[in-house]
Amino acid sequence: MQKKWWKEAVMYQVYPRSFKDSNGDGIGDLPGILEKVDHLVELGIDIVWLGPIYDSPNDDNGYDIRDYYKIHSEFGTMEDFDLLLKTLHFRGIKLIMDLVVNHTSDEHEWFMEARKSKDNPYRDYYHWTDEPNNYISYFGGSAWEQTEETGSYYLHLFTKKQPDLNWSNPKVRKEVYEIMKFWLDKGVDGFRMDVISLIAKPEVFKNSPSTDLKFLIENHYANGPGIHEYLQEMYREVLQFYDVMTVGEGPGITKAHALNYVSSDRNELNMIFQLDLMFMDFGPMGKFDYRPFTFQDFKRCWMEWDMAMKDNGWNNIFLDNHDFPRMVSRFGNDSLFRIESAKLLAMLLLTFRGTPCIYQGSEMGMTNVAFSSLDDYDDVEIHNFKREHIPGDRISEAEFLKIVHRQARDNARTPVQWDDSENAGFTEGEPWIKVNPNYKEVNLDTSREIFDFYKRLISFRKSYTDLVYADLEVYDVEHPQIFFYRRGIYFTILNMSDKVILKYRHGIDSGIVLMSTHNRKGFPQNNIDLNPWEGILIKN
Ligand code: TEU
Ligand code: CA
Repeated sequence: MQKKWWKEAVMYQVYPRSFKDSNGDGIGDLPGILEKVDHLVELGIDIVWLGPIYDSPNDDNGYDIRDYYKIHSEFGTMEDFDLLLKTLHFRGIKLIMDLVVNHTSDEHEWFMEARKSKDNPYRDYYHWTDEPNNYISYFGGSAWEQTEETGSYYLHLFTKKQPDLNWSNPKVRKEVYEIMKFWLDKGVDGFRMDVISLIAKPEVFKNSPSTDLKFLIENHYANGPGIHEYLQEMYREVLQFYDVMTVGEGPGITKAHALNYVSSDRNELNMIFQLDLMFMDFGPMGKFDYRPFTFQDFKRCWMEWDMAMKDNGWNNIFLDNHDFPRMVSRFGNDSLFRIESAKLLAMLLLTFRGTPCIYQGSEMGMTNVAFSSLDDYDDVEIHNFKREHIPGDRISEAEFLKIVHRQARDNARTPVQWDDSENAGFTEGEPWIKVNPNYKEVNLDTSREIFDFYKRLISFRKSYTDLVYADLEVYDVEHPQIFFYRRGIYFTILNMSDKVILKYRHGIDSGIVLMSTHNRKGFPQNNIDLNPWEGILIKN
């Protein structure tokens, strides 16, 4: 197993719009992040993944980029960015940018030109057809949108304001490499690559036998022809000249495909965010088509994805981000055992194999939100899905609101809850999206126990780097509440349930307790009684 700095590092994701507002306009910004660098240093993280901060009309909150070389005025200036980057580096923290190059905004100059005529020099920067096939967008409706200028349709796997780039055009690839070099030459330490598994499209867009979103993603959208040639060319043209890290967001990358992207001898990506775990409760029509999953499914996904990487690949492991519900609500118990389950999930994230990515707010146990009206939600994914499915009375608005409470991306996008002051210390102004009403009970000050546990786990991980590379063995896979695994000489036992578990026979002959969510000290000889949401790390 090759040792690499990015395997030993702990990552932290900042969703800039909701992290910290410095100028009272209710929108998080770069100077706001600067104000919180001490927080990140105290936590002990090594890399910040900064969500898109480029100029954008915000149809998909910055994942629709209008100018890759310009900082969105809402977030500040290029000088603000340079100061943040320099400050993070000075404090020993690397910064990676969000590279969103599967699509641009429809207000990008390339698309503004391309749509004008069939012979425009930029036409082939995008995908056009006069006979749209049955592909659907992630966000509901057809994945093809007609333009009045020529009557042709362009492809958009996401919103219609996010036209997909045509990666088979070498000019497009060259433009992307220039963008990458611009940011790498400024000193950024790598990229998180948005839906990078979707960039290669078929020559001809034939109809799919099924329009279920999950089927389309795995069988038509992801792992398209040429994807590996493009990534290997990206490495040759750009990445090989910098000591940087890359993590690909990989919708549709299956365990069978994984090593083709991240095997060290492939010279493509360093690691991926696999989305099988996140998509586990998605029905055929995606996240709002909710299907419950079992605890065994959860454990098996972790095990199988570790096995898929073998000794050649590497996962960036996570339990939530800006696209999914808060982990303590989705995988823990955010009401009866919020503190305990937040600490337990931190122990899973920081003792399993892979580079952990902590999403902003997890360190204070932030939870899902339940706004009383759909009007309180911002996310285009919600409003598009509502338009597509409510009128047909497929589900009532009240039922849809209940599913939104469970599944919506806005659960993770409400402002970070720093303290119990007005707007949780996020802004002096009117926040762009309401603060979670539970901010007086749930904030950094009331959740110091969680923050301190994250701190201890991160510093533990730094001092025991043999844990980072140690192999994995999972025990008692069928147990309905316990996740029990060994990494080298370190044993983690997690009771991921509301149940008290008595006399659990762990079979560890001897050891010392290194970490415990419940401040347990002595080694539990032979068997152990576990509190609800109790986790323990034992060194053999
Ligand atoms: O997400 C794409 C993706 O695979 C899913 O997470 C998707 O966003 C959705 O949540 C599944 O229901 C990336 C970005 O993380 C997301 O914020 C963007 O909306 C999307 O790509 C388009 O850029
Ligand atoms: Ca602001």
